[in-house]
Amino acid sequence: MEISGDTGRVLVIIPTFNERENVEVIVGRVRAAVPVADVLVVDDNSPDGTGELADGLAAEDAQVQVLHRVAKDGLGAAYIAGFRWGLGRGYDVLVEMDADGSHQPEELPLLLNALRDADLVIGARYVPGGEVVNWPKSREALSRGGNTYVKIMLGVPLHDATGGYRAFRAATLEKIGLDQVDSRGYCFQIDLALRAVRQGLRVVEVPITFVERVRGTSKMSQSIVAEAMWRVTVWGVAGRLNRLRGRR
Ligand SMILES: Nc1nc2c(ncn2[C@@H]2O[C@H](COP(=O)(O)OP(=O)(O)OP(=O)(O)O)[C@@H](O)[C@H]2O)c(=O)[nH]1
Ligand SMILES: [Mg+2]
Repeated sequence: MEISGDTGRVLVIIPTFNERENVEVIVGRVRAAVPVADVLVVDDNSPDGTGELADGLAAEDAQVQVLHRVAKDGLGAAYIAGFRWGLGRGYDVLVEMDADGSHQPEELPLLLNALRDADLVIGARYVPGGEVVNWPKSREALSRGGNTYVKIMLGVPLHDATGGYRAFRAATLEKIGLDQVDSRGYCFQIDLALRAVRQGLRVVEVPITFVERVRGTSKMSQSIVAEAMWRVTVWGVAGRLNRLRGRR
């Protein structure tokens, strides 16, 4: 798949926690699929040595860099640190991608091409042409149920507001205002999507094939799901109250 035209400077941000079996493969796939893109691995001091492995990759390739953080602090915090790093260095496009291969680097040109007419592109599973490969029925049900709940509570016109394969224009992140985002886990994705929609930005979903991780272990937890449910409920109720007040 080809990128059409000039995308500007692209930074692919890959957060890692204990991904030693995946980090080299994913970085290699990004570099092969989109050679113009730079890669930033954001490692939260993984006990399994992922950070050192990433340092080795960075030593061999000037387009690969590593941001080391002191301790595990959640996916959202890792991305915000990565965004700040990239914005400070003048990147035009900032991409979110998991390290475990669920987000296929070979599909990145789809996202980058769609960003021409959008402010935020979400790689979506639950749109025509999108799919999930190798997920247990229970996990897919949780993910679909979460998205339905988001749609009902928040009224956002999205099919995959929890999807974590995304491309942002730098200006989009600046408008969203990263300082106000304090979601940690999963709901970080919902939070940013909601902020973009509420800012009136153009949020576009493109179909992707999401592939369940083959190696390494999941960091998904009940507390991450609980945080997401809780925050979506609070945002939904607050939004309704605000609308009621506005009508008075
Ligand atoms: N830096 C950093 N990365 C994290 C943290 N939590 C998760 N990650 C990374 O974020 C990405 C997504 O996490 P996953 O464990 O794959 O979460 P998931 O996709 O919901 O779960 P599975 O794919 O089922 O394992 C992976 O690259 C993780 O290594 C964290 O606290 N800090
Ligand atoms: Mg994953």
